[in-house]
Amino acid sequence: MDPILFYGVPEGCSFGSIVALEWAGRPYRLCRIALPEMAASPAYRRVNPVGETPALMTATGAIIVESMAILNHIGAGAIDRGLAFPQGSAGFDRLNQALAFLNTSFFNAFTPLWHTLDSDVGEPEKTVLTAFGHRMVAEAHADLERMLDGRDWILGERRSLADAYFAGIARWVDVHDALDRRAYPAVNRLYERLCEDPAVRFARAVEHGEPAVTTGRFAGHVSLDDALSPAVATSP
Ligand SMILES: N[C@@H](CCC(=O)N[C@@H](CS)C(=O)NCC(=O)O)C(=O)O
Repeated sequence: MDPILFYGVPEGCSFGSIVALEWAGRPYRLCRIALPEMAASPAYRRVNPVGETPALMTATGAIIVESMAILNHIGAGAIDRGLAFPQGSAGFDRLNQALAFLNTSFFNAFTPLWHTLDSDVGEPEKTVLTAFGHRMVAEAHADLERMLDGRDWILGERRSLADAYFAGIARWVDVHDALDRRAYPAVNRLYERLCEDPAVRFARAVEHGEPAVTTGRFAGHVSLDDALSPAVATSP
């Protein structure tokens, strides 16, 4: 069966895994999970007991959760495309290091800002969290700017799955109006280049429920019920 990516909407960090699947060029399906309601449902907790997206049901029916694990799984099938590297190689270590930075420092910089959207956060907490979040997001961007060192892609000359993941979480700057990305020229160039990428456009259209043209081998959506049903799991 085709692997199924369970992706969260709106503005989820699963976005990068959709881009990665498109770039990898292997068949896959998608299952849309509305956050937070569906993610907290008993049905989805059968997929991921902690109720987070993304999750990937592999071709054998195994479930993988956590973006880094999912991206490394996709990467193992995309080494011939230059998107990832064999474990044990210097390339693998560099990619893993970049993914870890993005999945911890960069991702978590936005946590205070997401928290301000919770309805039970009043003043003065909101002002403090917003200021703290803006400072953390600025620091994460300054760090990434230094890492890029003027290069076009996070690992250098060519794109990798780190860029795919970045495409999803970098959007949060605009969601929270956290900073002016143009203050970080290399980060800004990378983001703008990614916004023009056909796979990124596809992922954005999918998220917004608009007509989406795959550049890879997207084989359609499945419902959560169908994804969990062995009958569909064995369909072509
Ligand atoms: N460590 C996880 C974090 C995943 C995560 O935080 N996912 C968010 C969406 S970006 C989520 O599903 N939140 C549940 C909710 O909003 O109800 C990963 O990197 O995959």
